[in-house]
Amino acid sequence: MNHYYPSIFSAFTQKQKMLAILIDPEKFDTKTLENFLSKIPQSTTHLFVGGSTTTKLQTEETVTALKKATQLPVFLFPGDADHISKEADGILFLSLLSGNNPEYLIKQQIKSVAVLKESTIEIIPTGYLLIDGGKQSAVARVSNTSPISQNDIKTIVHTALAGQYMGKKLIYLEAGSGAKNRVSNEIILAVSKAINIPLIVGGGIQSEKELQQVYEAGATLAVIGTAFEKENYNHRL
Ligand code: 1GP
Repeated sequence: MNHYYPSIFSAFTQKQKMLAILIDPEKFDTKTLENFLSKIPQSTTHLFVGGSTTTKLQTEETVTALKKATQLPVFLFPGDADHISKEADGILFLSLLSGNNPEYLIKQQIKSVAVLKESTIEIIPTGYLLIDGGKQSAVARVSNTSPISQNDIKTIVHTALAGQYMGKKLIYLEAGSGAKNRVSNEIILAVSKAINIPLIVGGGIQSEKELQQVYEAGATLAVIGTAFEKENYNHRL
């Protein structure tokens, strides 16, 4: 088994920046894989595979195709317990700390154990916070939870810290795929100052400028999906 978490923690302590490209298996055509991979930024450090409404089969086919085509670590970013492929290198073992729904706080996690305990996937405990991105997100719809308002910075910081106190190794601030408003610099700054584990930020990052702002505010790892699903992504990032 590979251990990728130490490299993320070391990037955090050394203030290096990492970039994950999110691939939603539902929207991903394995035939265009090589073309897709040739266009992602040189600075890409991880590939995340996941989506709120994908299937187990789509997840497995996508992970298999990616593992054949690239040396980049492939991490599962699952929407539920079905979205697991044993061929992945790691899994963000997400617990949705916002929204008060036990199904995504702990129940899906219990369902996933039967498969995970027979695998060699690196499991990374991750506190997942859904922040209001200005339009209803698939995460909010599928998890039947409400995001935390971007104005409620205290609740966001306290939720992130509660995650750290519970032993999470990463905190992920999510504005939702295709968010109108990404997580603000002010929130990223406040959370990154409060916690002492690496911070992931994703949802609605649309340009190189925004990406740099997210890093400057304190994220160790940024996640971009939608901007790369568009034809013109080369011009956008
Ligand atoms: C969504 O954070 C990721 O889960 C990425 O969001 O698709 O908006 O880049 P985008």
